[in-house]
Amino acid sequence: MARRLTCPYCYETFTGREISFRCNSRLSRTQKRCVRRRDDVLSDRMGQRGEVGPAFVADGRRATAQCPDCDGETTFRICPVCHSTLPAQFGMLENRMIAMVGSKATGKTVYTTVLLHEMMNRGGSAFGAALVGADDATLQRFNSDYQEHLYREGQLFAGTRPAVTNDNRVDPLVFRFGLRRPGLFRDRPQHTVLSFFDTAGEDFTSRESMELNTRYLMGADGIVLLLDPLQMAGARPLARPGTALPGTAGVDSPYNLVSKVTNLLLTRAGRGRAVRRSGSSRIDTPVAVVFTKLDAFWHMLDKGSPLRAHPPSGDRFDEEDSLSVHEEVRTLLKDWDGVPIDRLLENTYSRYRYFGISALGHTPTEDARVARTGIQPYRVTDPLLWLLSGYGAVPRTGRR
Ligand SMILES: Nc1nc2c(ncn2[C@@H]2O[C@H](COP(=O)(O)OP(=O)(O)OP(=O)(O)O)[C@@H](O)[C@H]2O)c(=O)[nH]1
Ligand SMILES: [Mg+2]
Ligand SMILES: [Zn+2]
Ligand SMILES: [Zn+2]
Repeated sequence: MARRLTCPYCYETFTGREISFRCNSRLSRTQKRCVRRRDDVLSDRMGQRGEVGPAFVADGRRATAQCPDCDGETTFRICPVCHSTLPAQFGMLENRMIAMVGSKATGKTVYTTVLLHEMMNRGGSAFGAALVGADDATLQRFNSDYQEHLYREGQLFAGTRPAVTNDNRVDPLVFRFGLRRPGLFRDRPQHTVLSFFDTAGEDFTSRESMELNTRYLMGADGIVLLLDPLQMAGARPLARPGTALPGTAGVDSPYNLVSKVTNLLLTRAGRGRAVRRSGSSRIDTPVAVVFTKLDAFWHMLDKGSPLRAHPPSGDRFDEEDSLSVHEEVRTLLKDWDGVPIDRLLENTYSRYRYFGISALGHTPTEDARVARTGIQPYRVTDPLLWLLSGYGAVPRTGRR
């Protein structure tokens, strides 16, 4: 059976042959030119209403195809389901979908922004990594809606729009990740396509958006599960005085969220791309379980805690450091009434790892702005580097 590919924009799957094309609507060799018009599929599925060349079917395993209307040759390959233009070399590159989930106000949007900003700047360059937007829409949207808002204007975000109020859509940010060190993995592709979905917390409480979430979680090669200790009964009273506390009414507790995600992953087996489960019927999708807003808890950690230190610098993912963070978080879960979370993960997942991060490094001001000291991210790239090292896309060091 042909390998199934997953569209980084809509998460539907198809084979390489099924990839379609879009005419570039330039004057062709035979002096014909296709008219640009709105593409109804692109408009319905992705909300993109601009005028584009016509879509047509040809053998998508090839890099180019000839338009049946104007005879012009085109290199635009598009998803057969949503008609989004696929990243260059799609199907030939590693393609990794990273799903990001968390209850309302856990810090998903802030984290996504700071993580990608770091990967594109400091954090990434220390690693010899390059992360670039895979398409114009991602670049534009990441700059204006995310990066400028937080970094230039210093403003936090309003709650992310739930998919149900957005034509049942979540618009992912799609990036190409690569290492600027050719030869390091001579036998591996140089780039990985990464697709990030920043969902709204409500997406996990409404029934309507469950189908979307199912597709998106099932298609994921890695899950970043954000949990907010400030939403945990045992941790909330321990937060540093002055910390902005999130509301809890109508919000899934971290334990409930982990249960919902787990149930989705378990029940979906058998439909479409089956859940990768090992013999012991554990879920094989790697899950980075990330506790956010750690700045609210630094005051109560021991001086020697790995969660007060920065990860060792270097150009490899440090497995040993990561494992000591993992154990430290597990210990903290005891104080935070989080032992049921640990038990659930331990019993159901074959690959999960705990992380502790702070995207901002401070609690925001009372009027929802970044503190005057600026954004001081803490350990934000650890979860992504762990996932990437699991795919062999970045090297790792230390204990296995
Ligand atoms: N102390 C602290 N607070 C944070 C941090 N990151 C986010 N917050 C707080 O959490 C709030 C929510 O952050 P968002 O990123 O918008 O949360 P979200 O998960 O995207 O929320 P929804 O889109 O509504 O699901 C922010 O407005 C901040 O008050 C952090 O690193 N430290
Ligand atoms: Mg959000
Ligand atoms: Zn044409
Ligand atoms: Zn698609």
